[in-house]
Amino acid sequence: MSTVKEPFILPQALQDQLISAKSWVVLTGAGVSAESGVPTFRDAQEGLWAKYRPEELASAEGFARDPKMVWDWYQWRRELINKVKPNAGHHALAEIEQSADEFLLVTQNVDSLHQAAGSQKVVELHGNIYRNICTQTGRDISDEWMTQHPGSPVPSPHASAAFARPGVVWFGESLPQAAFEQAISALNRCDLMLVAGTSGLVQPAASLPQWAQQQGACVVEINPEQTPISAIADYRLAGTSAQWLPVIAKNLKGKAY
Ligand code: BV8
Repeated sequence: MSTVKEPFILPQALQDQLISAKSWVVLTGAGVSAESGVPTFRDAQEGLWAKYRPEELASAEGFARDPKMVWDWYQWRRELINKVKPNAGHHALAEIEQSADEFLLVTQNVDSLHQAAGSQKVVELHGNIYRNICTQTGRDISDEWMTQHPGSPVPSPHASAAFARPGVVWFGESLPQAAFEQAISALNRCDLMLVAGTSGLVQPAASLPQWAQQQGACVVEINPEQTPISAIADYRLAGTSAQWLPVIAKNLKGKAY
């Protein structure tokens, strides 16, 4: 693995690989939203939730133990995300999607910021914070119902003694099968995998870069810190996603002419 630091110039060999790549898969984590002002999971929790680890809040056990506290945590996150905008890293990924021959963005993020930046080929491995589903049946609950039943937590329309919960994948829950299969299928075909803004700690997403490399893909990591993925990456671009992704997008644009 070769590490590239400032002044954000891609090594020629990597530039050539990016330009010649036929099929891209990008895996993003909370770090890509950090420069929009969304705290990452590694960031310390604030206020009421300071004494809890995200794994304790983002779980069915956490919700069953204290539905109001967990529901309020998600409402706090939703209100925060509503106020932020996609950053240069999100926009660069939407541009790369346009330049690449084949492309899939696989995100662990639940904040819809990739879609807000114009990314279209997005797979949400861990669901979406804006969806609400029934704790008992898993069925979708409409925004209309949620608006008509403000509360913390909100009763579900689909089952008695059930509540509305965010449509995200909690710790201990399986990932949506279709999303995971779509990611694996793209990884089997890709010759370039970009991994940006993830600590590489949460499974099974964290194993995807190794899978890609075993299929022969070139793996490029973007992160200010070293992670378990750094050990298997072909290149590590030390820095933030808003610093490096626009450099990659610009380099690809050069391909068009
Ligand atoms: C499952 C939705 C099985 C909810 C999330 C093996 C060992 C031990 C435990 C397990 C194991 N295998 C599975 C598990 C359990 C668990 C797990 O992995 N636990 C971890 C803690 C060890 N996994 C699961 O439970 C998964 N389910 O395996 O099911 C199963 C099988 C059959 C039947 C039943 C069950 C489900 C995991 C999904 C959990 N849901 N999110 C919500 O949002 O509320 S995970 C959540 O945390 C995020 O989605 C994200 O995936 C994860 C945080 O990871 P990151 O995105 O990487 O963010 P993080 O803060 O960690 O790191 C940020 C990184 O960005 C850092 O590296 C930082 O340096 C960098 N950074 C900072 N700023 C920038 C930056 N990078 C670039 N630019 C910047 N500006």
